[in-house]
Amino acid sequence: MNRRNFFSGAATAVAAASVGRAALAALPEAPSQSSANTAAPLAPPNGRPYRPVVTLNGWTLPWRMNAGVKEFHLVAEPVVREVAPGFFVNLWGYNGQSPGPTIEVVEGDRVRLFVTNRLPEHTTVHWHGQRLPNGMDGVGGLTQPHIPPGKTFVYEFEARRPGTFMYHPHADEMVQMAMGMMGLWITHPKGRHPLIADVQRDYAFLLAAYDVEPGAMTPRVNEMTDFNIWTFNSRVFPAIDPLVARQGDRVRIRVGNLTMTNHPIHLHGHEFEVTGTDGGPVPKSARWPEVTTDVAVGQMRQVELIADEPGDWALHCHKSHHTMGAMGHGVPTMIGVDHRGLVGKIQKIVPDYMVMGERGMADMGAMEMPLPDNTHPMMTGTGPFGPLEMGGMFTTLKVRKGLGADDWRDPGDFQHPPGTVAREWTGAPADAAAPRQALPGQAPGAPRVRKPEGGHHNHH
Ligand SMILES: [Cu+2]
Repeated sequence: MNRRNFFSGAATAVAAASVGRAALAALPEAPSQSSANTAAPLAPPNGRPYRPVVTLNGWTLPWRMNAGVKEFHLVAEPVVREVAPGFFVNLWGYNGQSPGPTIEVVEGDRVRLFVTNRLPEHTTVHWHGQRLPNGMDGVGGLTQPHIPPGKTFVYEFEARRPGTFMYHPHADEMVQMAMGMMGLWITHPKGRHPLIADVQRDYAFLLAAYDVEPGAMTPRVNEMTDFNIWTFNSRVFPAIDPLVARQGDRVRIRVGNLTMTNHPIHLHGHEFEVTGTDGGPVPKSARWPEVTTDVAVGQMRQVELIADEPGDWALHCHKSHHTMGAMGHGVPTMIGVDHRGLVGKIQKIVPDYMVMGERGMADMGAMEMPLPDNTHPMMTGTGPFGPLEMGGMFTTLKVRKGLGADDWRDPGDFQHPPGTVAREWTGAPADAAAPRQALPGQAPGAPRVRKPEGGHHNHH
């Protein structure tokens, strides 16, 4: 197999040599991935050619060709996902990782998927968005018996429509998806397609959310709304790899949402069009420029752009809480509250006492606070200009001139041309004491704090 990892060396050994008839009658090998790094795209060793996708902090499942049928072997099993360096979470996934490996096939391919269940309970796999025989749809109890622990089931169908899809269980879904069971499925067009452009870079990831109490290692699966770990492919910033593009490349980004809430995915510096959904390619007449696209629960959005602006461009969920790491939920808003004198008094009783957020919470991005073991900080990540104050669904699109076509490595921080970075004004200073805008009934120069309820004013 011609597979390499481009950030570290964890490779998956897969025997693709010629296999005898007896071997083909046996189960295909089930490759397993130990690394959470982004694997290089898997160039198809057989079948129709296509430009493979790059699964962000993930990998593509190798297959074997058996009498013209592409055979894959998924193993549903408990895994330990490195959500960020030093932060490990007990998840359920496939073939060693959560999310599971991406499955890439070509329109018209006959596909056979062996699914072995090594979970402690039954499962199924639903092939989200596929046209297939009803009995292959993977809805436990409705279209098939559940796959008991220890058993292997076989799914087989033709990949009829090109597009961006996913797979996940349709069995004890609340638990199994809250534990990270999901993966991407890409069906490439079998030739030139009027609605599917050639792209130079093709990235894919799933949105997943977990509720992991600070210091714990296993998600609380009964949670419905109050998640605290917001991920791209079960990684949090700054542990999410950047998307790299050569200036001028046409870039496709495929995003699927298997969390319990919507995520407005926002890209800086470029506009894009939604060129496809999990329902297939979008007609050209129905496309318009956007910089944010909302990905609702159970949806996929495939966007495309020309990466013509060099730089390190933020790509993130626009819900500000979703770019944050774990935090206690009882944190009150302290902005505008004057604690002067109070801290000293409390420290006589509680020596470690400190007040957070009196002037906003930006200080926390730089603060080295002691955290419980195995906890990702709430706001983290450092750029060339300081802390980014981000910790969840955030990464960058790094656009550089003259990269090699197959160069996927992180090019490092953007080197801004002289005079193109926002800078401090060094002329005459603004008069900080001058009134800016007086509130009704307020004398100029007399700052006041308005309480949120009660309507009366409180002199500071
Ligand atoms: Cu979000």
